[in-house]
Amino acid sequence: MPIPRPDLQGDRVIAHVDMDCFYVQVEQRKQPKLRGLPTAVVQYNDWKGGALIAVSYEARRFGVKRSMRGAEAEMVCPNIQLVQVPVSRGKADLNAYRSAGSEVVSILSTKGRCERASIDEVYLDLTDAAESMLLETPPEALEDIDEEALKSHVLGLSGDENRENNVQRWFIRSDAIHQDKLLACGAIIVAHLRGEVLKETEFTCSAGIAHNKMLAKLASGMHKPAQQTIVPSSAVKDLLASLPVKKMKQLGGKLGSSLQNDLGVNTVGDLLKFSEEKLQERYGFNTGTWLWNIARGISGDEVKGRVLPKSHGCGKTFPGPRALKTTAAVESWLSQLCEELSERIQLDMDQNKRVAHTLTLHARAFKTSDVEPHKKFPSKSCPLRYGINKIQEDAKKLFDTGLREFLGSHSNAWRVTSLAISAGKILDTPRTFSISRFFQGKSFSSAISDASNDDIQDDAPSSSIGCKENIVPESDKDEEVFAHGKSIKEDDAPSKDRKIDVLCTHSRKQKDKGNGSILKFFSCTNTSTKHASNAPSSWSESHEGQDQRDHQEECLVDGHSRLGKISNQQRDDSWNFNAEDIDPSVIDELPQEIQREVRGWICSSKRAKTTKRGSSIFHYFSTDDNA
Ligand code: TTP
Repeated sequence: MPIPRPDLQGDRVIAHVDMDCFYVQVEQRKQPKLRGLPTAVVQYNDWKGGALIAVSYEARRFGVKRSMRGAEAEMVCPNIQLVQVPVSRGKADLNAYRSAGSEVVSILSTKGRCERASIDEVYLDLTDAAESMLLETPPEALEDIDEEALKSHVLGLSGDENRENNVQRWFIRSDAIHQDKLLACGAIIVAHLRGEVLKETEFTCSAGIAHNKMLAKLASGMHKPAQQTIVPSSAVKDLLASLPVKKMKQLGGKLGSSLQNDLGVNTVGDLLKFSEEKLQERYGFNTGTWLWNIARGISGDEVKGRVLPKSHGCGKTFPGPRALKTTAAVESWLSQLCEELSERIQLDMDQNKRVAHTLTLHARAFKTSDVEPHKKFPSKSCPLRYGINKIQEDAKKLFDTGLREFLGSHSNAWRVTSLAISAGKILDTPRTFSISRFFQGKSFSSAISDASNDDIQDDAPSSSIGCKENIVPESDKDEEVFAHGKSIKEDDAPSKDRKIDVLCTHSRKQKDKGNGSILKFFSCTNTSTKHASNAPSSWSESHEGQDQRDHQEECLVDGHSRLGKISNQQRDDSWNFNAEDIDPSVIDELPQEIQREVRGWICSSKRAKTTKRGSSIFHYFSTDDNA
């Protein structure tokens, strides 16, 4: 039988802020004459007026929905203004929306830890700000409470009549519990931030304010546009009692269906009938506990301090007759996607001093014969090397490897219906570095190979970096390599997009000259460890003499799973692609089919995590655990 867990997090104040019909607002700011008119942003593919990707609230009132195409929207709303998403390289160019999102983030991040959750939504941890406000200027001490805050919807507060008066009373109740007082402070802070966003960017947004991320996210969508909703702990039980299970983000798929069909669970609240053991028995330890927690509104997820995207991605779909049939066609599109990706990671490096370490390719394909009709094109990853040509080269290899695996022993004709690439494992570069540390350990041999392998003229040390999952020391080395490249760049003033290449070229030059301080490090090392620098250092060391191409291909790994057919040492140093490391904003940019697939990985990956207990909300449920 479940037992009450300690209250670890009940006094947090978390806000989820979501922009209203975001792409429409960005377009309306560009063209103010569209303000107030029913407007929708449509995809670049103009078949039947293009698919709607954002719909203004004026248009929604006419029944226009995102699932429609432009032509259909015009039928239900003849005056609708359709704006095409900007196009570049034959695909949607989302840069304007990304920077608009960044403008908003820079305002919202001023009051507490801020996590950019997608192109248009953030989580804020306002606990400290709310605590300070409660100490210094509690709501009851304010002469006037922000008008916008008084328009808040407070769940569980009865009566629509005199709502503002009721809300005002709720804000200044002297007998309120500490948690509610904190939420009231949080709501005032959020109202102020939303006002700032409107003033500075002309964009409206909606927000949810609660004690955890899950509840804040549920609440932000409850009253839109330009409103905010507060979830006191006392309202959680009723909120979840009527919340259809499929509305919970992680329960939209098979798990939600199983809950409905196998257990008769239709609302999240229905889960309260089941004990934690029962849920664990049925769905496994982690998922069972997670379900038990969400039924009680418990979610221990932290707001991660991250205002920049976790990864960058771009993709393109090729539906119906546009499906790609030849490697040449795939390569041509990959080249364009790689150009965009290269530009974006370069910009990130220049502006934010961050380096991406993993390149991943996703595709959807089918075989013209129906052998294995359900087989998926495997996603593949490899170390990311900066420079357009290298990214293009590696992306093509990833595709070739994926295609071989996809086709297996059958040499069928194939069609590719979508392609996407992403750059992940983005790490900050440190401001200082120690060259001696860089030349210690594994990085040492890889540095040698980069600097002295005559066969590899264009290779960069980034590929020899052991960029692994959860390995801080290796990451440190990675960053030092880059910092080194940068410092050389400053001396030699090389071209902007070749920072890392500069390290190799410069090192080679120094070596050739036979002087220079770097050479001292080289001269005391075993130069027999020459390898293709395309492979991670550990890989090179264990496969000396093998064909470089083999190295590259074998170090590719599945998007979903850990490395398979490799030696023990490689297994230790292998590359992995962690679905949870994908930034949701990047997923939004991927083609729809790939979005679904990637979200599927994330869901299953997240489900596998045990959610911490301890919200004070627990107290409201502590008597209901007896089933
Ligand atoms: P959303 O936040 O889902 O929606 P929205 O901001 O348009 O509207 P709402 O007020 O209901 O939140 O998406 C943010 C932007 O992401 C949206 O304006 C357009 C883009 N987007 C797509 O390109 N494709 C999609 O399938 C979705 C859901 C969104």
